[in-house]
Amino acid sequence: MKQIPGSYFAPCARAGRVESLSYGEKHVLVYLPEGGAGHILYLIHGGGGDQRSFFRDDFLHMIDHMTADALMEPMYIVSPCFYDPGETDKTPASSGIAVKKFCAELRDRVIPLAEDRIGTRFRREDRAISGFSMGGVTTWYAFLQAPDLFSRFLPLSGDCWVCGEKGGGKFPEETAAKLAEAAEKQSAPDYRIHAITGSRDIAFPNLDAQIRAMRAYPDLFGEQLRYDVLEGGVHDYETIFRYLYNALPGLFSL
Ligand code: FER
Repeated sequence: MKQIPGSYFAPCARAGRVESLSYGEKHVLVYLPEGGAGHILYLIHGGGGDQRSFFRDDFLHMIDHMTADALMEPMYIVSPCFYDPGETDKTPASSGIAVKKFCAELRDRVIPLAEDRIGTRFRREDRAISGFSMGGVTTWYAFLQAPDLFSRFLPLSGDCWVCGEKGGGKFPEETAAKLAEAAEKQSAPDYRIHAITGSRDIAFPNLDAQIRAMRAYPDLFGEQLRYDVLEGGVHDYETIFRYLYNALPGLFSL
């Protein structure tokens, strides 16, 4: 896995803009690349985080440089927050409840808000979802709950909790069976999943066990499922930025 060039963390001459869009008491941040884009990515923060967790200057500079250097196609990036307004309990148990219901909010509020602002309703083929840790858990829920909205899934250091907290590790076969059942029901067999974690990541045992169980369904999770493990990778945003640096260029050509 390639390292991010150090120069990518400094401002770029050709930069996108970030706008904040409100709905009720909440808001989403939207990254708008110069000149627009044909694809859109919904990017979900981890436990205890919010809309700003990914949208730090260093991350946005990296995206600007990748786009300016044509390493990746321009992409809209939407960063919502899965916690209810005023939520103070950010434990995994509470976060797990929040992300289980968050796909409904993506569908009903976040996607219409962001895509009305952009002026395009994207097709599922052109829409991706990714997230770190609890955002990865959210990404797996999207595979189960919103296959009509997304075709590209990029869970980063987070497993699927449909069978319970850290269920990818505790109940790998049951979790894989639920995912296979959802995959079989997909109207179009064109979904792609790219899961990434690190060998020293706290979520590694959970995601790794789940992926191995998913390989028992080669027709559903063969070439459709790519899995990368960074030797020594840990559970933090800096490491996740490196995963995105490597994965975003191929996200829609997977
Ligand atoms: C995991 C997925 C998510 C995991 C931890 C988390 C330890 C999140 C933890 C948190 O938000 O504190 O597989 O494994």
